[in-house]
Amino acid sequence: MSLTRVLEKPCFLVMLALLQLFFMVMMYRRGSSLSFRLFSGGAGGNWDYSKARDVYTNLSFFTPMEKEQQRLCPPKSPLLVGPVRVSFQRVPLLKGIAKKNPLVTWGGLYTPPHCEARYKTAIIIPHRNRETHLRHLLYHLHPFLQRQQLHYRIYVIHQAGDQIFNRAKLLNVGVREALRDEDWDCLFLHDVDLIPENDYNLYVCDDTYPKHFSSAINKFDYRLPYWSYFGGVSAMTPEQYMKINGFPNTYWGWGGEDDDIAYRVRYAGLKMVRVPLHIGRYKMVVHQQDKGNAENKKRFDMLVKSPKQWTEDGMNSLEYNLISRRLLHLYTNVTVDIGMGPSTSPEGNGTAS
Ligand code: BGN
Repeated sequence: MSLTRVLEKPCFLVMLALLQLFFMVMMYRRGSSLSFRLFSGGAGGNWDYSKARDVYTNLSFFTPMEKEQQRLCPPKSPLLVGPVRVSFQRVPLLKGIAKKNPLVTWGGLYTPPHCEARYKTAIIIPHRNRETHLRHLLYHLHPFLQRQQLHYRIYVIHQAGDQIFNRAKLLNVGVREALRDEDWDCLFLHDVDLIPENDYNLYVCDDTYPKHFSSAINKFDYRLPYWSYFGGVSAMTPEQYMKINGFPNTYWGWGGEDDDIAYRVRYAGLKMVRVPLHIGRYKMVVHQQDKGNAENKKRFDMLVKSPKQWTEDGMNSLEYNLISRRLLHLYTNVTVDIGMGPSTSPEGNGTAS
C-alpha cells in the first residue's frame, strides 16, 4: 500500500487528530511550562523546590574590599543558591530585618561591598495598608537581591488617603521619583504580596523588551493564568517604559490595568518576554479582600478604548502631589496624593488579588 493511501485512511486521520488533541491537552494542563521548557532548551529546569535553602545563605561570604581594588562583579554571581525557603509563619519585625541586612543603607539602598555591580535596579512597590506583606517582602527581597550582586534601591509608593486604590498610577509615580535619584538600568514594578522563590530569577532587565517575571505564582498553581498575563512582577528599562508611555493613570480599583500594559507593549511595537516557569516562581502572601480596592467595573470598556488612549494616558499626563519622601532603614517611602478617580463611590465591591 502506498504512503498516500495510508494517509488517506479515515482511521489514520482519526488517530492523527486524537494525537493532536492529546498533545494540546498536555500543553494546557502543564500550563506553558512545557512549551517554555521546549523552547528554553530545559536549561536549569530540574530545580528541587523541596530542598530550598534559607534566604540568608551566603551573605557573609565575601569581606568588603577597598573601592580602588574592586573589579566588575562576575556575570553570574557565585552567591546564588537557586530555590529559597519562603515562609509566612512569623511576621518579621522591621528592626530584625535591618539587623539581618547590615549593609543596606538608609532608603533601602545597597551596593556590593566586594565588587562593582554590573546592574542598577530600582524596585518600585505600590502600597497601602499592607504592612504585614511589606515586612515579608523586605525580609526576603533584601538578601535575594544582595546575592545577585546588584546595586539596588527599594521604593515603596504609598497612596495617601482612603480613596480607591490605583496600582498603575502609583507605579508611574514610583518611576518618576526613582529616576530623580539615579539613572537606573532597570525598573522593577513589583506587587507587595509576591515573594520570589528562586534567586536565579535575576532582577535585571532585558535590553530589548519588557519582561514579565512572575510567570509561576502559587495562587495560579504555578502556571500562567492566561498567556498574555503581565501582572505581579515585571520590569522595563527607562527607555522601554517611556516608549509605552508608562502605565495608564485611569484604572481605579482592581483589575485590567495589567492587561492594558500588555496591550501598550504591543501597540508600541515591542513584545513581552518572560522568565521560564521553573525559575519565575513566586509565593503570594495569603490575604483577605482589600478594602478600598473594589473591582473596576469599567475595565472592559477601558480596554476596548486602549488602542486610542495609550498615547494620551500615561507618563505624559501624570499629575500628583508629593506629600513626603522619607529615607527609612529598609526602603524609601514616597507618600503621594494621586487624586480620587472618576467617582468617589465605586460601582463594584469585588475582590482584590
Ligand atoms: C484578570 C484581570 C487582571 C488580573 C488577572 C489575575 C481583567 C480584565 C478582563 C478583560 N483582568 O482577569 O487584571 O491581574 O485576572 O488575577 O479583569
